[in-house]
Amino acid sequence: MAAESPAAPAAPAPQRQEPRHGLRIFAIWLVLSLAADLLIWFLLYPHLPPGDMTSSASHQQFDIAIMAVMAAPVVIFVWVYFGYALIVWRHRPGDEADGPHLTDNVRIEATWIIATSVIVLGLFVFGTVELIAPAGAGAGEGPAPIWKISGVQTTAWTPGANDILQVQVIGQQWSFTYRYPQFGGMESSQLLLPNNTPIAFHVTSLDVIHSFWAYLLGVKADANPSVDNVAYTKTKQLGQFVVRCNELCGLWHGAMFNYGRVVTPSAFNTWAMALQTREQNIGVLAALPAYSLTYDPTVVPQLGKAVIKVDGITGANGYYYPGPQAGTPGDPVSP
Ligand SMILES: [Cu+2]
Repeated sequence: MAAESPAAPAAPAPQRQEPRHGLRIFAIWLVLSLAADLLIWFLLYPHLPPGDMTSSASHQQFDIAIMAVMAAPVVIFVWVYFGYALIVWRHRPGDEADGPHLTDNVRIEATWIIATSVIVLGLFVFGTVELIAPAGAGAGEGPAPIWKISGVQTTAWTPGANDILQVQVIGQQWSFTYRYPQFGGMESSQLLLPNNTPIAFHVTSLDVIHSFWAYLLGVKADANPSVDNVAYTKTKQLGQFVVRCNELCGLWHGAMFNYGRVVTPSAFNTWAMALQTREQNIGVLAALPAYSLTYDPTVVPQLGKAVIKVDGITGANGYYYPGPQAGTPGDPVSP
């Protein structure tokens, strides 16, 4: 600074030389942010939920990793600035002066406006791409999906042919059952899925609003009565997953969960064809209402009663469906 030049000894008392605080904070922030982002990407990312079991799950895992990589430098900046201020700019004994009053710092203002705009617009583009690319990101898209999964629409499913497997998810108080229209409309209380297969879930309800949530599959879709809510995913890994109801739906909502499995396409095909044959022989398939995208309330008692014969399952209170007690007029289902 000119004030400190030895050629001007008569100049007013020089101000205390300030180190370049901004540069120091930037350097500390840069080192810590790089370290944090490398740890997040290489150590944390593979273990983030919901895992890698389906295309929608792995996209969600990727999204969470990207968000963490973007958020860590912001959090670290706040911490570094806070720590730096506490240590370097703390009150010293005898120092009663105020800090300098700063206004109109164009560089800081511009940096702030540009940086926050880039972050927000970038997230908007990223979020839109990540909604469209994985065919709706595993969320319910309603009866006429805009973003469809690639695969072949068929009426009979063949292993290894890239046929889309249709699974109708039927929510009711308080259980989920699954109907497979490509296997004669057979219905099961277990959700089995073939691996490496595009899946179209058609989610509906027989009574109140439920929500089909298989978080390891990265799939979540509301189950509304009289609505065919379609959600897509593609299986990528063998394994077991949990299905939960995610919409408060009455007294036994908390007990409304079951397990599903992703198995090999040939094992799935064997299971599905065997169950179809069994339900045909017992007469369940004839007793079930014709497969449709939604069901009107008059078929409700039939649906569950037929499945009970095969699976031996009952709902709350020994009844698959709530209603008047067994034997009384209007009894919907006597076990
Ligand atoms: Cu429910």
